[in-house]
This record gives sequence, C-alpha cells and structure tokens, in this order.
Amino acid sequence: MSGDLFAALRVPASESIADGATWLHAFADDCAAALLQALEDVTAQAPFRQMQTPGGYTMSVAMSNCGEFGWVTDRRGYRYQREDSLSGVAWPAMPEVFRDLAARAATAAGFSGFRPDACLINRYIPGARMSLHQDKNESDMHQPIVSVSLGLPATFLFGGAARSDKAVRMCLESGDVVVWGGPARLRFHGVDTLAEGAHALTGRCRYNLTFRKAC
Ligand SMILES: O=C(O)CCC(=O)C(=O)O
Ligand SMILES: [Mn+2]
Repeated sequence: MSGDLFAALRVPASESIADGATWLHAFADDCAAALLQALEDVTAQAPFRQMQTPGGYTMSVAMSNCGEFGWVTDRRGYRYQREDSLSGVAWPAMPEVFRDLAARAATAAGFSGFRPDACLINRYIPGARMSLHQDKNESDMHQPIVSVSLGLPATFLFGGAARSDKAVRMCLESGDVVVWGGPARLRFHGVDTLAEGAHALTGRCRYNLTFRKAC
C-alpha cells in the first residue's frame, strides 16, 4: 500500500527545481478527493482513450480533456481542438475545483493570473510512460504549465532546453503539483515507466492533470 496514511501527514512545502520551475509538495492533498470525483464526472462524458502519435504509435498513457480546448494527437499531428474526436462534441467544461487549484498553484509558484483554457487528463497504469518532450503546442509561452499528480507515485524527469540535457529525477507523490514557466517553460520533461503498486485513492493507477493556456 502506498502511503496514504503518510500522505495525510505530509506538510505542504515549496521547492525550487530551476529558475521558473517549482515543486509544490502535497499542495493538492486537501482537495484530492474532490479532484478525483470531478475527474470521474469528466471522463464519464469524454472517456479515456489511447491516442496515436503522428508516427503511428499508440501511446501507453490514456488521455481525456476538459475545458474550452483539448490536446489531441493522431496521424494528422499534435494540436488543440474544441471538440472531442470520439464524440464530435465539445469537451466537458473544466470543473471549478480544477480551475481553482490550477490558479492557486500558479500563484504559489509566482505566476498569478493564470486562467487555463485546457486541461489534459493523463491516466498511467503500471508499465505506461511518457517520453521526454516539450509542451509547445500552446500559443502564449508566457503562461505556465501546472501539472498535478494523483494516485501512484511516479518518477518525473525534468530536463533542460535540449533533449540531450541531463534530466533531474523527481519522485512525484499524490497531491504534488509542479509548475513551470518563464525561463523554464520549454524545458524537456517526461515520466519514467510507472512501477506496479496500488494506491488507496486510485488503485493501480496514476492520474496527471496538466493545465495549460492553449489559445
Ligand atoms: O504525467 C506527467 O506528470 C506529465 C504529463 C505531461 O508532461 C504532459 O501531459 O504533457
Ligand atoms: Mn508535457
């Protein structure tokens, strides 16, 4: 059992990981249950699906979206779009508890006034991973990325401006939030292969909410 007893004892703390990048330990602990309930509501409308990369690979991470725009990938490329390709209708609205957490975390990391219009929801099961990449499909690079972890712990890789730069390895636990913007906005990052485990809140799974100002 990964440590939910201990999660309750964790103390929120802010750690600088680079100029413009902050690790907010346990920041979302007190609203994790509400976030997961809202996530369930969203994904009942826009179910998780494993998307295809432009090169034709199926991603190991399953994804959904909420907000005005959703991030998608298929053989036509990476992009944001207003409608869910599966249903042809708009993505579910961004729940207030999502929006509020993202704004508070951004402010805590020095980016006040953040109003995300997109939230990519990632679901990892053991064995899933996300290779090093930059978040660069957004139109305004002055806006930060706010990334929330829920459930099983994961090793987050936070690299440099070039793919070949050595990455720092960070063990993100449920309730941790990482915010990067300003000089760190285009840093490469990814998630190492998720290890087996079971979490009291999510079972055999990790969720990540990635908030962006897409358009
Ligand atoms: O799952 C994570 O912690 C990172 C996700 C991510 O980088 C992305 O969705 O672009
Ligand atoms: Mn990313």
